[in-house]
Amino acid sequence: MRDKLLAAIENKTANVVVLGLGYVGLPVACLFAEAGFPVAGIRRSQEKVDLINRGICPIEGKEPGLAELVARVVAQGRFYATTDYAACRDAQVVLIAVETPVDPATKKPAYSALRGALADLGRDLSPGTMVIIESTIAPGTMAGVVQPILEETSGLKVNEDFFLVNCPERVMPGKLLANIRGCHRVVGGMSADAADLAVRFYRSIVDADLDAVDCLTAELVKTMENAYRDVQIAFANEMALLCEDVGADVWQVRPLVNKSPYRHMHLPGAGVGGHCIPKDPWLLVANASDGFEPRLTQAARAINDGMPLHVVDLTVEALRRAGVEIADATIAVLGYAYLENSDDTRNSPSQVFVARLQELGARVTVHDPYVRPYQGKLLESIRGSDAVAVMVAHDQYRDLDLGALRAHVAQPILVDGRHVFSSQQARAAGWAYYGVGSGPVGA
Ligand code: SAJ
Repeated sequence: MRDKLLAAIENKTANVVVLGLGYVGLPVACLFAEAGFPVAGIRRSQEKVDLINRGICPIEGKEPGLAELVARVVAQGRFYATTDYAACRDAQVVLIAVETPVDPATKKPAYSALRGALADLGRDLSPGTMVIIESTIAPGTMAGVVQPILEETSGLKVNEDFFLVNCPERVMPGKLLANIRGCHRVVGGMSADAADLAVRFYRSIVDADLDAVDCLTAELVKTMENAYRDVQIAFANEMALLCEDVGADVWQVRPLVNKSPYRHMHLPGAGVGGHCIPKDPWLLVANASDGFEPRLTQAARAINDGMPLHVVDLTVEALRRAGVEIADATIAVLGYAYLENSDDTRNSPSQVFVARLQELGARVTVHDPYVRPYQGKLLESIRGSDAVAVMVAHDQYRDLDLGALRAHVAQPILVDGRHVFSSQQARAAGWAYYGVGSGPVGA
């Protein structure tokens, strides 16, 4: 079984099928096609399948090289998309890249997309195939969910009839292709042979380290690296709250802390959004025993989830000091994406911020140069507002002329959730400044 697959990988004749053609599946499918493999991509949406088969990339946002790559490999006949799982019957390598969210209420993994893809694949799984999970999954999922579903639906036995691998992705919006080619990756195999075959397979598109390990290690690495970042950000946020409390400016303190060797205090801000950092700490501990208490990772989640509400508190206090009740106020929100210069709004802190302001009775306008419903004129968005709240550090906002804007607002109050402006800059332009980490400065 191994030798036949090894030959097909080495000579790039292995039929590759990618399940899930989103921001992970589509670029990796096209890179394997560009490397010379015949690749089929499976996606449930016929509309998106038709777009791709016309050589059009359905992913929005700035992704250098991706649109051209999709057009090229489709035109060369090396890659096509379909909604039909029957393509799996002839596959020698199947790569699964479907979403693995957590339930918002229970914070437990919500694996319906993964379970569906595995069951559909199992019915068409042929002996000798290598199945690779790229999705981020809770440690223990390969052994506890993936292997059982594939064995039950296919009647095949892992390591005897098929190879099973977890190779978590490390893509980032705006750098999809660069990260797939250039980021080190951990390659977890249900057997040493499986890991070795997967390393040889990924070597055709990855220029960085490919570290062969067992599946549990691979699952832990991916979820742990993002929990690590969440804790780092939470520390920065707690230090910002401390500085506000004692009347200091975290933006003066932070660079001096980072002058100390081996310190890298992250950026305090209006919250932590996106498709991975808010959920991966929950996946990391999802299968821990009841006796294990993930105190630090959960405290970090609570701190970061509390930041959009802290910006609400800053806004309410700023208005109070200007004699304006929040229920009578108009707030202009700058930024709705979760990340600067991105159109991605998944788990955006601005969603929480806007909802809470509206609960308090405020009238809210939203502007975001990248997010379709909010791309109007910025001046229209802030005209007559009682406070302007910056929630995302889009480049466009950094260039704003605060002096000129002052004439268009009802109250010159600037609430800065991302330290886009300094308190000195704002005050010099005649604004009352309330920043995360510096609080009410010169108000
Ligand atoms: N954020 C802060 N302070 C910081 C850094 C980020 O508040 O110091 C906020 C951002 O505003 C955003 C959220 O956290 O709302 C997430 O930002 P991010 O820079 O982590 O961007 P993501 O969500 O795209 O994270 C991805 C992750 N990559 C993968 O999962 C493959 C993450 O592991 C990377 O570390 C991160 O990109 C990166 O470094 O860009």
